[in-house]
Amino acid sequence: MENNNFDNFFVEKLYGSNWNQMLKISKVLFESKSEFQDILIFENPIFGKVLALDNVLQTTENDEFIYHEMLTHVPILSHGKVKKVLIIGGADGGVLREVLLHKEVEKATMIEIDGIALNACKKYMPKLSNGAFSDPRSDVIVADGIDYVKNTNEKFDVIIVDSTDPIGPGIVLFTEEFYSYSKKALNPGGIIVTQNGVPFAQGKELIDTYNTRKKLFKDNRFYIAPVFGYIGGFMALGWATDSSEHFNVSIETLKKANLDLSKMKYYTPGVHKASFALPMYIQNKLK
Ligand code: AG3
Repeated sequence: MENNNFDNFFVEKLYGSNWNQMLKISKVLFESKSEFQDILIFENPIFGKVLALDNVLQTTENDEFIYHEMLTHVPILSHGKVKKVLIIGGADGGVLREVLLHKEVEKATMIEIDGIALNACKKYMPKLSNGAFSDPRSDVIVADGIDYVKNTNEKFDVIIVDSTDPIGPGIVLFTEEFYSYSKKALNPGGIIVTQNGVPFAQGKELIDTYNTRKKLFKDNRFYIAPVFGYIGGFMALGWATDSSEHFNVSIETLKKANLDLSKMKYYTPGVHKASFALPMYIQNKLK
């Protein structure tokens, strides 16, 4: 039988020993332990280059477009007048790359806690950032995201939280404290979006986020995208804003937006609108 030797496999440990996924490692490109987490970059025949932090798959060359396009274009195009974007996390540069596709964006500030992960992604997964780190509109700072939103006097139109799951260094990015500092750092009508895990397996994360943000923002919801490497079906992306208009952006407005749709591999104006329609198993968790 082929592949009955599991020595050269990455075993994801997101759900303890209850549910693991395994990816064949064709080649290890980078392995290190930073002050914050274990970092592994390897190659897999199906996913291409894969980034794992603390044994959890974070992004892969071949399916990253789904997550990065949806986390970026949905808030920016719903808002319609975005000049300043703050990215929290996102070491691989995929969100930064998508943000910079918007010509109206004057400045994209990215706050990543782990300089070692950032440099490893730049060097070993350059396709992800695709030059975004050297764009004159990018301001990339190695710092703690919660400290940054707490202390900054700058205001942003959109904040994109491209974090790990609420384990390890990512925990603080799921707290009421973090969301309230983020709210302070938003311009009126600004939108914050977050990654909220796979509802089928991480329902608590979804419910906790919803309940926490209800205290702070008028419009709280989730939208979904299936990201193949995040095993368990749809991934939930969280949306919070005080403006009720953004969610109602029309498909006609989205179609007229100044984003080159020929560069998209997942996002379309139709997918954008449809992504807010939640399957019943997800709606039931939010009741
Ligand atoms: N951002 C999200 C990783 C989530 C993994 N969790 C999961 N499978 N539930 C990673 C960084 C991508 N730029």
